Amino acid sequence: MNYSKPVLKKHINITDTFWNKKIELIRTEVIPYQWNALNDQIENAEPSYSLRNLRLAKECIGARKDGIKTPVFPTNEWHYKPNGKNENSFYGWIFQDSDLYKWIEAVSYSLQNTADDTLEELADKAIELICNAQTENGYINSFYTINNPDKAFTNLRDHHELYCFGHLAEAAVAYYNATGKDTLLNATCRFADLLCEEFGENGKKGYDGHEIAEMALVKLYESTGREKYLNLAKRFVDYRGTKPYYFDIEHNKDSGEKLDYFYNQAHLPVREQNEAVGHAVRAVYLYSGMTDVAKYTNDEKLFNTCKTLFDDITEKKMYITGGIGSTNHGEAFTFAYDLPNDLAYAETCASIGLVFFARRMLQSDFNSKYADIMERCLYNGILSGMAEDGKSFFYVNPLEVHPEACKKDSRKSHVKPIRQKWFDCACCPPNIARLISDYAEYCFTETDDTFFINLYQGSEINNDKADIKMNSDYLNSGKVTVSIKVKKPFKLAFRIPYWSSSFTFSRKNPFIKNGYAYFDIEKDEEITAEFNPEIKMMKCNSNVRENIGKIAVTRGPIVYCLEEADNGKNLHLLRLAKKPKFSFDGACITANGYREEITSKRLYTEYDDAFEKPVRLKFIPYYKWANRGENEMSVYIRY
Ligand code: FUB
Ligand code: ZN
Repeated sequence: MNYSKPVLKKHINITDTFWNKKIELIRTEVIPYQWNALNDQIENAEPSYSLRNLRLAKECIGARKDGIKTPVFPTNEWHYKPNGKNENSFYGWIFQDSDLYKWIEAVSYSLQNTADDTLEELADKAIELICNAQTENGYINSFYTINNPDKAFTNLRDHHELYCFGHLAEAAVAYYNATGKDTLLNATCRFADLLCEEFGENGKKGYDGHEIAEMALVKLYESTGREKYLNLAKRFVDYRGTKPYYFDIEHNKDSGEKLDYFYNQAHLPVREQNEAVGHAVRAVYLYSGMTDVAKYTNDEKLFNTCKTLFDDITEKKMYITGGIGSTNHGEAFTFAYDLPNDLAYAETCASIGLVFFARRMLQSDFNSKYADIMERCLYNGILSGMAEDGKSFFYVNPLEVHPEACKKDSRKSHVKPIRQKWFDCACCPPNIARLISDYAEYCFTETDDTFFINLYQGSEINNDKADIKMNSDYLNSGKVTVSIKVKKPFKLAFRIPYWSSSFTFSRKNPFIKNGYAYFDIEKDEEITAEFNPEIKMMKCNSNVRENIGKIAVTRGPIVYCLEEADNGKNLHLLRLAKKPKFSFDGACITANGYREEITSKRLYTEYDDAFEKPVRLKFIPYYKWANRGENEMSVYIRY
């Protein structure tokens, strides 16, 4: 197989107004805000306890070194609320360390974009704290270190030790790449070495209940060149779902507890899995790791499984916004075409994980559908996860919200009508921060002879092939001009976006394959691509029961929605006119439609034609919703 590699940030300067605003927001507002959140310093927000736990872990290690016996606390819960708990116990969710790791990763990418001494100092402080919480054998996990070190690695299914390790490894590699400082990387390698012993050839045949260690170990392998990390990643992939089930061994199958192997994608050996199941974030993190392992071990069967799983998600189980995971119950996939708008889970992390998966697939299979999915998720189900000021967040990203229902219908209690300052389980906010500050490395990939443009935005790139300048009006007119100062001959591949039903290139006759238009570049030149971001009425597959007779409005990659702030209460009474006249003012879309009048107070009346008043409907980008206070929202409208 031929692979492409991402073009690194050091070769890219993003000059785009849209994305630079977001990237700068992460650096100037989001990262400092999240540091305060991790330090429990946001008023009226859920405390994190992340830093508090690591400090306590350091104290425990110190005490034990001095021969002082530290108290032992229970390790059988997922969430440790301070109420009634000893003040020396771990607090928060058992995986609270991972939020700080994601924050360090976000800082790392941000430093690669823009040097920032203040942020770097904060990250150094955090790293010192983490390294001080490392036990002598290399282990890092504040939960077990505080509550009971003897229980380490006894509940892989539930307790996220390898998940926390995974986030640690991703942060360590990112920080090393950004700063050249290897303290965290060295500490992480010591932990990884311990894992290699614990789960090595003669060790436990275990794997984590929450995947990520697989892809993180591959990053560690890429960074250090140590094959044992790749081998461990492969082992984690290979063990999952094989019999006897590791989780049975670990949890004493005969205990009577009902084990749900699907939830952890452990129901079958991974190469036999052909449907995305279970917890959505775990699933896409696993599939990302599988794609990595397939690449480095030339495992075609594994790669084909990844292809099948990718198609299963994106063709049957994904919201138009790129959201995945239809149910709150287990934060999980349900079944094909089951995509309820108002009960949706569509966790921000799950869309982020889908971007990770798509990015990896794209590197091995040069097909535009993977970049299309990255784009769909980024502009919709991911950006919606953060307020425009960067100080509040959505965990769940529904496609329809009725605030009263969120409060009074317990089935919808997971859906919040306004973004939250923080969460007790705060996986999503630092995940958005790390993804957006890493945006540049999702844009372009290359092989020895080809440079792929996967995402369009104003940017300048210089590498060994050429100096490339992209002027982009992508989101507005769909026009993108690429000027090339060539250093050696190469092929330039433009992704043809899925939403563009027509397109033209200023240079004629590109070679078109798998959604990319290829040009041989031998001399300096300028190529203009014109895509067509027309307003579209999008229909769901008719198997999606919720959306029969409804459409969603899109323009280019952006999905639009109706909000009460623009259209009044009771959005369900609205419908679009038969042949609507749309107009676009550079930000919002308006169209003619109708509002049904409520003519009776009775619950049931004999059918009669509705009495409707003409109205002008206003649609805003979905990612912008809930920035004007609590109100109704709907992506789909009757048509
Ligand atoms: O379990 C760790 C994280 O918390 C998951 O990825 C999210 O879905 C949330 O459950
Ligand atoms: Zn999350």
